[in-house]
Amino acid sequence: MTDLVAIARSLFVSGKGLLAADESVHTATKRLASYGIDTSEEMRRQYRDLFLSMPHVEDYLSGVILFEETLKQKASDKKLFPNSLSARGIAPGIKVDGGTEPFPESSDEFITKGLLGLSDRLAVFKKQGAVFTKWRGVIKIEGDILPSSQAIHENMKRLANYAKEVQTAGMVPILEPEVLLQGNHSIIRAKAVLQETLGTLFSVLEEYSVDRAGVVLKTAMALTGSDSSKKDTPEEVAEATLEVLMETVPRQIAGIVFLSGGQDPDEATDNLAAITKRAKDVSAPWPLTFSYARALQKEALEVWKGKPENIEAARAVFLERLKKVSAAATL
Ligand code: 5MM
Repeated sequence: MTDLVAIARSLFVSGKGLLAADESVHTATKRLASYGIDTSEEMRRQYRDLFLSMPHVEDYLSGVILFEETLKQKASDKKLFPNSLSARGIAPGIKVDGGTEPFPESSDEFITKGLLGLSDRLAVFKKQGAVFTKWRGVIKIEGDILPSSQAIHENMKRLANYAKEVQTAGMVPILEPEVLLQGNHSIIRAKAVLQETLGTLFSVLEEYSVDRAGVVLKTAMALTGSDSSKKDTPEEVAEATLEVLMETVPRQIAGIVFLSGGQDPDEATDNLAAITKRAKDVSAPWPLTFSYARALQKEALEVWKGKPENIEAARAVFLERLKKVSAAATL
């Protein structure tokens, strides 16, 4: 087994998953402001520290996806965050995409940027202790019109380029083609779009000779759009999601992690539990776990409010959610 494959597989330890703590400065600012928290660099450090320095977090997390600013900041133990995480057996990863830009061929769609200068940035991130990376492409559903096949294809091509560069640099790529939850589409439409997206991704990866055994897929679940009044049952979500994954994802990949995508924490937990069960029923060939940002952080941020006196209570809430999500990912 190559080192890369071993690192990729090490993210899948029973009962553990990933915390996505890789909000860009722009997203972190919006997130903190929405809870009335000051948006300075120091408050972003405290925001990361709230989660990453919580006692016992290593019992539930195999890895954390960080944003580049956090690589240079220190945790409460006075170690740089990547070193602090590694010392506790948690693999530090880094988001390397540069966010989205409008797609010139289809004015309502977006394409992810960040390939320019990527290999130089990867060398720096590796020195700073990151062992895996993540790149997110966004796919928007709008009726039967969007996404366009061109936007899907361009986003998947960039993901494949990214994956190739990252493997060449000796790090593990997490590929996140996020089919957005926003919209009033049906679960059937979400399923079809997920199918086209993942089908395109894995055929483009083959064209670029990406080593499939050394990649991790980060995907959305197949869900009815968040603007619709219809609510899917966890069993419907699990059935639709697994059907797509079984048809499109090669058995060789290291594993699949799920994003929460704006689902509320209970929904994201219950849907994951149903997916875990369904995966067993259909003998899915890959390990599965979580890589949540909002669904893990939301309740703790509501309690924390940026105040030192609330840290303990906020961490208690975070630990509770982490335990539930970890149980949902466990057979
Ligand atoms: C979809 O977002 C990813 C997973 O988070 P959720 O579980 O909340 O859906 C997340 O890793 C995302 O890629 C980062 O938060 C970075 O987002 P921005 O918008 O700052 O690039």
